[in-house]
Amino acid sequence: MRLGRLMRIVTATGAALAVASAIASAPASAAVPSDRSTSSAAASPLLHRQARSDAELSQQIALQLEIAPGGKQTSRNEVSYDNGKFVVTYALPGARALAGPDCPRGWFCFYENLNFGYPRGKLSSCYEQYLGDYGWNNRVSSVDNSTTTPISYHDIHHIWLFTNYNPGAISYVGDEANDQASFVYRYC
Ligand SMILES: [Ca+2]
Repeated sequence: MRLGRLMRIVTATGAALAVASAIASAPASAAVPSDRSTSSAAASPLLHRQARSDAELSQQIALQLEIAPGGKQTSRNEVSYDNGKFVVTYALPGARALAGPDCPRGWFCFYENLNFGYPRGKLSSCYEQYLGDYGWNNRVSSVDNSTTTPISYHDIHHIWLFTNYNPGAISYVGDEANDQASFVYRYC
């Protein structure tokens, strides 16, 4: 076979595969909302662990504002969005690891790491909210619910993952649901 023809076949096959895989990965229903957390900043390991210094904490806050613009720094280790509707809290450098869930009354919280390891996001509003708006898609590993209603967690295709009943905490959401949540729904 001549090289030119071979290349045409290879190219055509590649294009067909690309189309097939695009069809296979496309959701059946509505378009998937954009996920700002897919930027390279979101991949930074610093975003996902405790800062070791004030300088690292400042970098974390900067990264948070990069993956989810529109937030306002409200304290040394907190950024708030939508007038306080969503708040993300980073562990202070040198602070001891949490012994347990710490979601304040009236809020439901989700944590980057198992056993309630920070960073921690919190919300309180009713009905569906999209974690990607805050750079929190595919990160939740443990949760705590200090509201008066259950909270369900769903993946990017709105598939139900688990429910965090009230009041209560889940120290690990399980292998099937770990780092999968994109939507939360508060029943109230
Ligand atoms: Ca995680």
